[in-house]
Amino acid sequence: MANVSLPEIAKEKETFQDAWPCIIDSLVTNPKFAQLPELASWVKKVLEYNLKGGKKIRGVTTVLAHELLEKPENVTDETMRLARIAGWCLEMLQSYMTMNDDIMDGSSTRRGMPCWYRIPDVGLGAINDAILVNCSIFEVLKMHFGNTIYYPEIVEIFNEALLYTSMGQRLDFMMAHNSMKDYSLFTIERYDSIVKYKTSYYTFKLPISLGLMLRKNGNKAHHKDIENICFGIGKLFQMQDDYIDCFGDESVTGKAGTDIQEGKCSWLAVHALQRCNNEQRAIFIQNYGAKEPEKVERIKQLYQQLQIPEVYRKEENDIYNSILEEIHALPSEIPPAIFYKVLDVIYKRTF
Ligand code: DMA
Ligand code: MG
Ligand code: MG
Ligand code: MG
Repeated sequence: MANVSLPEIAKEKETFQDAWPCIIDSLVTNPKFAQLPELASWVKKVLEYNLKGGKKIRGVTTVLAHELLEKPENVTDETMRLARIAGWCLEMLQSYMTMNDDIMDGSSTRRGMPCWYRIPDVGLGAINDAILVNCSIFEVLKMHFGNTIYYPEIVEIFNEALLYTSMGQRLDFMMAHNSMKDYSLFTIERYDSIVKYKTSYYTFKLPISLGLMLRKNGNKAHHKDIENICFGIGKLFQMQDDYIDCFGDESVTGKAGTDIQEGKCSWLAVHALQRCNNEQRAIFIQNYGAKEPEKVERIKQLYQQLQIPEVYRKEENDIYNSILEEIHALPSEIPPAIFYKVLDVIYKRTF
């Protein structure tokens, strides 16, 4: 990542991490598990494994969004505590999604460890374990927000993000498993809509909306004002994820790429198809969406030949600049600092 060392982010990441054991404990000591202590330990194990490691961008962004969008005099230890809990609920949402995503994408590793469904004795039981993680979000929200004025809104925004993300995941899966291999469907417009749903809502709109929600005298209209910026940042983030899937260093990313093998409508595939001549298009069709290492290698060669890495670096820069312009155009009641921070963290990231 370009600027993980931004000191306040590194510091918050530590404090954020420290809040996690108490959240797990409050969940598994919940009376609902009292009759089934072995299930309490299983849920603990599922949560510990699947929330370990990773960048924690979404959780930390939630906390920073609260700090930077609220008036300083209204930021208290109690509001920071609530922001960290909301951030962990978002990290649980992320794990719920990735546990299923790894099954759907045929992935083998995540955050440097085997994907949960690959663990012997877990297998497709991972689907129900993911459901347990999802239900844990709402248990934690009820325990910590149930008696606050935020409760109805926070439940609504988590549910909305879950809906949009699953819609995006469906689009993503559908495009990759189109049995006709009809690559005329791999357009930039289609790519943008997949990314808006599967990534931007939960990765950027959700944490920043949580920050807005926690404001003392928040204006609900502002949730709409931040949407386009969040979609832009989401696009930047997912195009990077797609690039890293193909050209990243697995020892740094912690996950082995599968987009070429699975035939994903990735940023690289869409841009390669735009630049292909007929002969190159035939090579793409012959080799894309197959597991054989020679075919995967052939696609990577084609990407190099089409100068996709250069196109990528230029587009990363262009999107970054266009987001900066949108930040400048925000209504004056929305302090822009959180958007600059998030951009700083992800620009030129390598994992
Ligand atoms: C990410 O898509 C979307 C969700 C909702 C997990 P992806 O499959 O490209 O993610 P990753 O590269 O982390 O598997
Ligand atoms: Mg995946
Ligand atoms: Mg996926
Ligand atoms: Mg990916």
